[in-house]
Formats: sequence, C-alpha cells, structure tokens
Amino acid sequence: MSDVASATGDLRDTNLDGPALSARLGRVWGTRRGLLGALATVDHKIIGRRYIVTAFLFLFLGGLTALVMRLQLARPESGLVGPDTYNQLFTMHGSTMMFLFGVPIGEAMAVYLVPLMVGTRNIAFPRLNAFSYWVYLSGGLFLWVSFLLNIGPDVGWFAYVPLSGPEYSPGKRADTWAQMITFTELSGLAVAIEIIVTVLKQRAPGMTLDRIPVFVWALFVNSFIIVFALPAVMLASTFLILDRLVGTHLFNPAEGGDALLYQHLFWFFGHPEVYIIFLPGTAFVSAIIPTFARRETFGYLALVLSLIATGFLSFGLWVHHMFVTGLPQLGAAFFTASSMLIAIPNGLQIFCWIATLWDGRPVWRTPLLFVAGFFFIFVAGGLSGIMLASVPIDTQVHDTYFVVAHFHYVLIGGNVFPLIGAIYYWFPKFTGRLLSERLGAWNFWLTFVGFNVAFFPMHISGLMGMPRRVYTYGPEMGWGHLQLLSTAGALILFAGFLVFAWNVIASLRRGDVAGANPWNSGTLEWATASPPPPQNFDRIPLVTHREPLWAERGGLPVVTGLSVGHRELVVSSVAEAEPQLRETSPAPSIWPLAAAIAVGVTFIGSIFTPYAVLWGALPIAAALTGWFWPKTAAEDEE
Ligand code: HEM
Ligand SMILES: [Cu+2]
Repeated sequence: MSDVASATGDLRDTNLDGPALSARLGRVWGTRRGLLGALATVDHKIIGRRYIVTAFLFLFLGGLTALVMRLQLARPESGLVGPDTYNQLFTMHGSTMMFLFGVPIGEAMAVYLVPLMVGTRNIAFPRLNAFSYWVYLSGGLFLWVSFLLNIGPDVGWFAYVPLSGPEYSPGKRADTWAQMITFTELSGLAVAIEIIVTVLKQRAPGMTLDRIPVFVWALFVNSFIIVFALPAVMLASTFLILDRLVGTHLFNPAEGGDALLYQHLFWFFGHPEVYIIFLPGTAFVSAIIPTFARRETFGYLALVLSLIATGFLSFGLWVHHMFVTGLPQLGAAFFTASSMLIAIPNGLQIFCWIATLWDGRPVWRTPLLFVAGFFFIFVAGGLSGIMLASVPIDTQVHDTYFVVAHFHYVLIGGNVFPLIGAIYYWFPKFTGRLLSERLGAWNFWLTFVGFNVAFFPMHISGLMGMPRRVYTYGPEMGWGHLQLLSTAGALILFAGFLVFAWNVIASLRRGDVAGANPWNSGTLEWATASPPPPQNFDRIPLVTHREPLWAERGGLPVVTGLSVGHRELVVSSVAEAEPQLRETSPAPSIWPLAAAIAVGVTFIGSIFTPYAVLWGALPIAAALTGWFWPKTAAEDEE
C-alpha cells in the first residue's frame, strides 16, 4: 500500500473500511433521485449509458431509412417513394449514420469505459461531459424534427457545393444539415478533450504508458484524430452557412471563391472520419480477443504503434475522395501511394490479433463470433478499398454501387460488428446481467448472412454501372435481380438487429446475474461490481501489470488516503502515472443543461437570422456564469 497523502484533516478512506466505506463514498459520488438529479448528474456511467442508448436509437432510425430505400430499389420503376423523398432518405441515412451514430458511439463507449479501465472515479471535466451529451441530443433531435417537418436535408451526407449553395438549394434544407454538423462536432470535440485528459492525467498509480490497455490507447488516438479532423468540417459547414445566409462567396468561383475548397475541407475531415469510426472497432476487438483467447495480447507494442501510425496517416489520404475532380497527376499518384500505405499498419493489427487467437485457447462465445465476423467483412472491405485507391479503377466505379458496397463493408465490418460484440461483452458490466448466448448466436448468423447477401451483390451492381443515389432504374438495365437480392439481405440483416434488441430487452430483466467479472477478464473495469457503484472503486487500484486481474489473483493492491468527505480523485504523472495531486472533481450541476439549451436555441435561431448569434450570446454567457461560479470547495492538494 502506498499513501497518496499523509496530511490529516477531513475524513480519509484510511479511517473507514468495507461496507461503511462503500456507503460513504456512494453518498458522496451518487446522483440524487428524481428528475432534477437525473438532469444534473455528472456521473460518467450515467451519461455514458445515455450516450450509448441515444447512439443506438440513431442507428435504428438510420436503419429504417435504409430499409425504405432498399424496398424502393427492390424492383425497377417502383413507386414507393419519389425522387425528392429518396434524396432526403439517403441524406438522412448517411448523415445520421456518420454524425449521429458513427462518431458518438465510439465516444459513448469511451465515456463509460475509459475512466473504469484507467481506474479513476470520474471522467475529466464531468460537467463538460454532461454538456456534450445534451448538445449531441439537441443536434440529433434538430435534424430529425426538421426531417419530419419536411425541411430535412437532401444534398447527400457531404453536401457538396454548388449543389448545397444558395443558388441550387433554396429553402432551409441545406441549413439544417450544416447546423446539425455544428451541434455534433461541438459535442464530439468536447468529449475528445475529456478522454485525452482522463487518459493522460487520471490513470491509477502504476499504470505506466506501457500498461495502458490497448482499448484505451485506441480511443486515446481516436480522440486526437477527432481534435484535428472535426474543425475542418465545422469550417466547411460554417462557410456554407455564411454563403447561404450572409451572402459571402467563399465557395462561389464567380466571385473569387473556390468550390473545390469545400471538398478539401470536407474530406480533410471525411477521411479521418472513417478512422474515427474504425478505431473504436479496433478498441473493442483488442479488449475482446485476449479475454476469449485466454492469453495476453500478442505484439502490444506493435499494436500501439500501428494505432498511432494509423492516426497520422489518416490525415494524408483525403484527396483519394477527389480523384475525379481533375488533379495534377503527381498529386493523384501521391494519394494513391499513401492510401495503399495505410493498409500496412492495419494489416499489422490484424496479424497481432490473429496471432493472439492462434496461440491462445479461444472460447467461442458471442463477442468472439462478432470479432470473427469483423475479420471477414472488414478485410473484404479493405481489399475493395485498395482497388479504389488506384485512380483508373476509381475513375471507372466512382459514384456507383461498387463504392456503396465498399464503404458499408468497412463501416459495418469495422464498427458495427465489433460494437455488437462489445455490447455482448460489456452488457454484464453495464447492467449486472448477461445477454443470452442462444439469442446471441441467432443474432450473429442473421446479421452476418444478411449483411453479405445485402452488400456483396452491390459490388456487381456497381461494376454493371448502377450509379448510387438514384431513386429508381429501368427494367432494361438488368440490375433487378441483384437489387432484389440486396433487399432480401437487408431484411435478414434487419431481423438480426431485431433479435439483438429483443435479447437486450429480455435480458435486462431475466438475464443470468453476472457478478463482477463473468468472463474472467484482466482489465480494471472488471475489478468492481456490475454495475459499478457511483465511486467506481472503493479504493483506487495500484497497477503492477498490463492485465492487473490476471497478475494479482489474490486481490489488487490499492492506494489510500483519498477524502471520503467530498469528491476527490488522484491526478498522476503522464508517463509513469505517479500520484501527484488529490483533485476535487466537480459536483452535479444543472448549468451544463442550461448552457446546452442556450447553445441549441442560438444554433437553431442562426439558420433563420445571423443576429441570433448576437442575441444568443446573452443566455449562453448567463449559463456559463452559473456553471463556473466559484465554489467554496476545498483546494487541490499535493
Ligand atoms: C443497417 C444496414 C444498412 C443498410 C441496409 C444500408 C443501405 C444503404 C443504402 C441503400 C444507401 C443508399 C445508396 C444510394 O442510393 O446511393 C446507403 C448509403 C449510405 N450509407 Fe448505408 N446502410 C446501412 C448501414 C449503414 C451504416 C451502419 C453506415 C455508417 C456507419 C452507413 C453509411 C452510409 C453512407 C455514408 C451512405 C451514403 C449516403 C449518401 O450518399 O449521401 N450505412 N446505405
Ligand atoms: Cu478516404
């Protein structure tokens, strides 16, 4: 045992033990009952759970739009929806999946799991965390309410100018898209900062850089990608709004603007976005594999380095989305090369995972099944990606269903499959109950077969020349059979998701009780009860090993000396994780919600008049003043 502080004063965890300590900490860190308590909470687990549920809700809504599109495309000249609705459907689908599901789900899982995995009591900046969730929720509701009010966007998920500009998109449709971006990116950036600071400064003593779980590394790198990528799209969408509302000509070549600038700004974000969606997938896989292979990860250093390399390289590829815009040949060659290069760190990761499984004694429970599905689908998507990196091939299949097939293989293979596996894996931690394995197998096989039946034929439709974003096609084109097959696959896939939803709902009440560590995993989130108490850990663990629970079979050594009279956590050094400070963590507050409402009203108002920004500044300032009003809380102590 090591003592974080020896100073005396208020009550410390050294003076209490067992249930008395738990109860005391539970009171200090707990969330008050009732509506006000729920709205003011800053507990990362409660907010994380909300984030996860909300992101799944958007996955479901995005899935519904996809289903309508698939039904429309099942037969030639079908009249289910017209061209105008179809435009809105694919725009809502793409935007929801990328901005309201893809980015938030990784952050949501991080908000819940990272503080537990690094052994701390709450995320860094917990009020900012609450604020981010409310902003995200408002942005999502804003987009979907606009859609229901028939002012939903219809310009595709990347809203290219000049189509989305003032000239070709009058009305409010493109504005709702652009402002939804502002909402979700604001919340995305805030969460990324929280994760970065939590990982750098709040790791349990002894968790040196080379003992950080690969899961945490992946989400840490991911947060950096978010910090550098998201501002680019915020610029793109803000410039777009300025052009549309204020009469600037940033993207208007006739007045000295530059339309191609929009594509550069968008894809400087848009390609890293693919990794923002994929890296959480790698995080899930890296946590699931060692547990079910029952051995430590093979090639820890290689995995971490390839994550970092992926992070850097992801910023050097964006122009491969612009091969048909007429680039200089040297530029095209450079981006072809860099696009192929990124297959190396990705391949290395896959190699390490396979080696871990190879050398272990795999137990084929549902989480590992989904990881196997991930290998198969993601690698197939990677292969068509390498094909697309070649300019002549891309020029041929650009804007066809070949591309639609490719990006669903990487997005669903790289994110959704590991995610479902991750939910099977951590559901017992979240809820205290296990999901059914029998339904899990049904879930997996329906999803896996449905996915491939839906998306594999799209490669062929694309090679046969079927363009994306068309609401219908003539019978003479000869795409009908393949399209019908795709729709059948989508229905099977949907059935798989229904089984998943059913499993979750049924297991919440009737699942087997999990206990603290049902899978016999090695990382710290399993060192505490399921679901974890408000304080996460009664005593902060002292980390001596990369898989602490495997190394310390007799119980973890702990650090003592933290206050039990107010919210206090350990701040540690960046590299060695040596304890440095006892810091007071912010208490619940209603102001983050008030600030989010003020920001929301301002953002929504500003698509109608630019003056909303001026007027909105007043309530925002008022809310921030309440939020940061000095408290008479204890100072941080060395
Ligand atoms: C759940 C099963 C899914 C099905 C059946 C599905 C189906 C489709 C279809 C039919 C299109 C429109 C093709 C077109 O007309 O151009 C599409 C576009 C798209 N999908 Fe999906 N999708 C699914 C899941 C996802 C997921 C999970 C993501 C991302 C994480 C995603 C991202 C996109 C994007 C970015 C587009 C392009 C939208 C645009 O053209 O602006 N999809 N999808
Ligand atoms: Cu890309």
